[in-house]
Amino acid sequence: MEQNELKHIGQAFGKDAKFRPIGAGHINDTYRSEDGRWILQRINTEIFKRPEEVMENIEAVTACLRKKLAEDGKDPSRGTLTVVPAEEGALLVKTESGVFRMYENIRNAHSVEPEERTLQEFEKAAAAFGRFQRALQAFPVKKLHETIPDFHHTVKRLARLKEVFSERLRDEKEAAAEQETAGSLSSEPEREERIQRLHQALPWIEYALSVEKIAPMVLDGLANGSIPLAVTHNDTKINNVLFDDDTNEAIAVIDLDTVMPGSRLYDFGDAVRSGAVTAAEDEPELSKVHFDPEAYLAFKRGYLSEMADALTAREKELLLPSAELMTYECGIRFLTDYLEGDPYFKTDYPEHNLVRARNQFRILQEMLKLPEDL
Ligand code: ADP
Ligand code: GN1
Ligand code: MG
Repeated sequence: MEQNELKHIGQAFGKDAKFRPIGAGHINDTYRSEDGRWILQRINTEIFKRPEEVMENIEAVTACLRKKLAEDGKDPSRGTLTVVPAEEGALLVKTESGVFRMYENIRNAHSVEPEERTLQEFEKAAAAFGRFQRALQAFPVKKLHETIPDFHHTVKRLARLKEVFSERLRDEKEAAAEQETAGSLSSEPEREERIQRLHQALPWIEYALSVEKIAPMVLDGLANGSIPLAVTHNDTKINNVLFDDDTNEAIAVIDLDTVMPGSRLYDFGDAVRSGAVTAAEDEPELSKVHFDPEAYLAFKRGYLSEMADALTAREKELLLPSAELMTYECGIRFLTDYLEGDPYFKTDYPEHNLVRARNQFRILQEMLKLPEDL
């Protein structure tokens, strides 16, 4: 985005500063002011259709966390996000370039990308996610908006994959029929591109369908009450934890857009999915992509140090399976996005989402071979 435009938006929040892009997220755009005081974010409103509700959730949850941090003698401005309102108190600024919000920049702190984390950092992040869930145990979960409906509804994610798969098979049939009657190659290059993607994706679609019994595991538990509905973060990649620059302690869980009612297993599972692995999520060389059992055990240790007493028996049983579930779901999401022409995740090249999907499924294949009591 243009420097001038960013400056202008900063001013709408009462801050006169220069902003530079930071971060590696797939959804929003993040900028930090050059003076290191403010974070400006453009919210992706294709994905978050009701950004006001996102901000209401964030305000409610951070208020609860701030109170808890203060009770524990900790500094709330370092322990959670602080929203900076615009002039006249609005939490969002809308311009032709999009919808923006501002946070205080948590200074003297940094995030770590999954492929760079050490085992110690991973264990500390696990404890931070555990503390986050614990601090929000008494929060009235039903008050939260569902900022992305059915976000971790794996069964619906799978149904969508099947739907898109059928659409692509129809494309292929149509093209074949036209070729037969007209005797020439299709005159629809976009359809040809869709069909090509189908062919590339086919082995992984078949794989996803072959393990579909994984999908309802947590949903069933939520439905029968063996898994409680709780406040969940829903995007527990390690780069959503801030570490203190001096002590390297995990101080804050950030990126709260997807805080919603859900299962705590989604958070455990997604953190393992994204962090207990040996390569970047989009590593092009499949042979480098592995599940990392040692990292899994470090994460589990950190998480249980905060949450062991709070979890139900069923949740404890499903720790490793929840990682399988979230890996499966994420693979399905990347694969569906690839088949649809990448409307959701930011991509740098045409096969980007296919590479991501394939890596998830490879990790899942390894996870499914592990002993259940790991
Ligand atoms: P995305 O949804 O794109 O992942 P995040 O909210 O996670 O966006 O922000 C991206 C990165 O920006 C984070 O990983 C972190 O390094 C940095 N960041 C975001 N908010 C803050 C903040 N309030 N203070 C310090 N750093 C931040
Ligand atoms: C997205 O923006 P980022 O990278 O934190 C996505 C997560 C996926 C993740 C996969 C709102 O998160 O659900 O697990 O990409 N966030 C949303 O890398 O869809
Ligand atoms: Mg993030």
